[in-house]
Amino acid sequence: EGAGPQEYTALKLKVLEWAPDAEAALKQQIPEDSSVFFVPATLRAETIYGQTSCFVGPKIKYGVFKVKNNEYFVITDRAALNMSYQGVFPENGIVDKVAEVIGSTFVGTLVNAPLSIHKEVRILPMESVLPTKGTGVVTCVPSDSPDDYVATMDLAKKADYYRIKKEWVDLEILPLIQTPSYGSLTAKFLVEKLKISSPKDTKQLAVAKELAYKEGFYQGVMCYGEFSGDKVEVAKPKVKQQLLDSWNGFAYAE
Ligand code: A2H
Repeated sequence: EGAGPQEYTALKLKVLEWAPDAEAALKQQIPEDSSVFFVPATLRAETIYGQTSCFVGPKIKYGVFKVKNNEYFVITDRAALNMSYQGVFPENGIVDKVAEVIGSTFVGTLVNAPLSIHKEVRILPMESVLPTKGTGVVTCVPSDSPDDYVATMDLAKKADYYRIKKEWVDLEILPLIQTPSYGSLTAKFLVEKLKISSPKDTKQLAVAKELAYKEGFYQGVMCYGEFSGDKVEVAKPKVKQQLLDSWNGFAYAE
């Protein structure tokens, strides 16, 4: 990460069905006809076709913020304050938090993932989500993110331990980007090559992440979606623009 600001694309994943605990925690605070969105921040907008779930930190404290009439965001306090200076809320520097919820409460919630081949995905726990980065919500793209791939494998292997259903993580991993060095499933290739077997292998994961990012961005060619055949560098801003135009996403910087 450089010194300059990080330019993320924030995505809007609409809640379709709450996990029971989340429903109980929120039904007093949120009117029934409203839309609530989990809002992950991503640097890889061109990979949204391959979303298979959405991660929250199980121990992270999230706020549910009223953004405008009938529209609410689930993000960290920190991200809400940042967004309040970027035109997301009606007034600069002012946020309206209607509830506070610990991440683990959300696990199992069903959300709509915009433009993904998997239209409906689950909120799942990932220990390595940092409360101090982005929105504290991370969309899971196991084809191209080594972190996401390893977390997905771990959740599938220990579904009972995590108290999740195996079918929530057992979704097809779709090739999105063809690269000269790592094929079309970059994350899987690198995780296997570097023999990473656990999300706790943070050193090797950092290496894999760096390699995947460089190769994907500079050498990758889209092999799925409307911009199939385009270089990633070219497709990225196009996908981002589509998300902005369709109100499924917005720019978020920090
Ligand atoms: B990326 P940077 Cl396919 N904690 O999105 C941990 N990780 C977080 C986070 C948080 N609070 N907020 C965002 N991120 C992840 C897609 C993706 C990402 C792919 C490949 C690589 C990749 C799907 N997950 O990131 O430290 C988000 O995951 C590797 C750089 O600000 C976000 O983009 O550079 C990225 O980390 C932002 O990381």
